[in-house]
Amino acid sequence: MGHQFDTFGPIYRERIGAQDTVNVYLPGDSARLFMVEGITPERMVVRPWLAYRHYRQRSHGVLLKSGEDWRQTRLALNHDVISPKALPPLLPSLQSVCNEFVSRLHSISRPESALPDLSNELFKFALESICRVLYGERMGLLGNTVPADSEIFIQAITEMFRTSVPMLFIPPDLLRLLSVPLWKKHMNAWDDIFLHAEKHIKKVLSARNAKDCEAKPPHLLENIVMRGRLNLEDITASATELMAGGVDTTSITIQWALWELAGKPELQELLRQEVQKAWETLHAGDAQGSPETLSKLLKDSPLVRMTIKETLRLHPVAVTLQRYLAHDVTIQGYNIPSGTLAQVSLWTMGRHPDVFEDPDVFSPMRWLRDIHGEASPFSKAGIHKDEAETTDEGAVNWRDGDETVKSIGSTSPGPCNGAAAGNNFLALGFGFGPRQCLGRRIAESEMGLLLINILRNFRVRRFDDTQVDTHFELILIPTCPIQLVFEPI
Ligand code: HEM
Ligand code: 2DC
Repeated sequence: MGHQFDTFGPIYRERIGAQDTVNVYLPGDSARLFMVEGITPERMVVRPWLAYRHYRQRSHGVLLKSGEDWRQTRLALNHDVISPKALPPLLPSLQSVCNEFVSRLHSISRPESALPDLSNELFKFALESICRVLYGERMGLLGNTVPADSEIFIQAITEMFRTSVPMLFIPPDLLRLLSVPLWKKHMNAWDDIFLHAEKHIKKVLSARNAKDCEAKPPHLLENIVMRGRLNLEDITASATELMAGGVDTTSITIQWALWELAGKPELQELLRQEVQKAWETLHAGDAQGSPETLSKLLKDSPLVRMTIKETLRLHPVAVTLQRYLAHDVTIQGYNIPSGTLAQVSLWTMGRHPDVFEDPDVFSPMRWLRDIHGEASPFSKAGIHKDEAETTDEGAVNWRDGDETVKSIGSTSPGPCNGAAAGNNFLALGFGFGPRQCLGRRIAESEMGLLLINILRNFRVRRFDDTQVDTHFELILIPTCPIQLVFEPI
């Protein structure tokens, strides 16, 4: 896409297979695109994912639903998963997983040598985190022996993403008829994902029915069932998607964040100071933390949040965002009819000198600059200062999601779904508007808490000067293992 933008300028149209797309990367153009996403925004469907559900007669969760059906499910889930009130009660669970992870790092890190298989350690951390939050269950993934079914689940997700790629533009029916090994691998991967997830969901639900009094920490599945807005089938489908969506995404982003911080020891030290100071808000003896102290810990660590934002600028999980336009729109002088599939290239935007100054430099501070009245990173994008920094970082609140919850409740298409106000369209790693990432708040808190815990306990260094590139395996991932040394402090 970068090459096409170089050749054709900031907007081009392209046909791949049967798919016709209009592609942009400038923030102002993204703003126009999202203005016409409608009230039930639709993404490009990942065809093999849809084909699997069809073939196995499995229901769609929030990820694959569309239209009014999607809206109703999403509204029901928003309350418990992404509303500002939903997160604090879950923070102690996330923090307890961080504690276990830090203990594990202490036991497996060796001075002067790279941590073996950091990627897998973080997959286990992420799965343990999402399961604790979803089911209130301890999976025991951070001990020395990992349950075999969880190991299979983790591998299945990576395999499912990887095998999706060659099938993106081939009609899945064709592949199925030919019964090529690729399609079989893809089916097996999804089968493993569903079997494992359904096993847990059934277990948690039946323990509930049996009035099992075992005291469990607050968890999403319980809250969603209690809310009573979704039937069992819908709950199971969406819970499966949350469980599968919560592993590679956060773990790979944390890997990149650590990689970047390891390359910038001074910045890392600055973060450590901020984190140490914020940690003091936890009372002595309250190492687990209460919902309030943990919320405050995250609130008092703006540099950590900006680090996550900066990490997603250079290392987005999703290479593009896509929407089928619900209304006609004019972008860069071109009239684009409703129904067109339009894409924002997150990769291009994050690294383009027309959008960000010194785009290759990892600099979390750039997200602050505007507040201090220095050169604005937005000026190049032609976005006014007032529009620019009413977003989360300055206010120290994690606000974008609040607007989502409000805007999705409205039934009128209205300009921008009410969410464009205060958004500068520069931090789009989790998408935008009512269809943005449902796991966003969980992901932000989970990654924030882990970074805080790691920085307090370890100095992180790069093991050698190997260059790491990025590879498209449906999500963007590092091309080679990330080798880091964890030095206890
Ligand atoms: C959707 C990114 C973590 C579950 C998305 C989308 C993006 C994204 C770009 C598409 C949004 C759009 O079209 O506007 C990320 C990133 C993550 C992350 C960067 C972490 C660094 C998670 C986690 C979960 C999750 C932890 C589950 C707990 C979902 C679901 C959707 C989604 C269910 C579909 C929502 C819908 O269609 O209504 N994510 N994600 N994601 N994500 Fe995430
Ligand atoms: C992949 O051209 C490239 O968050 C395609 O947690 C366009 C496309 C469409 C949808 C995107 C996908 C890309 C990347 C992975 C995303 C997905 C929507 C949700 C999914 C961004 C950019 C992801 C990783 C979800 C996955 C949940 C699943 C495992 C149950």
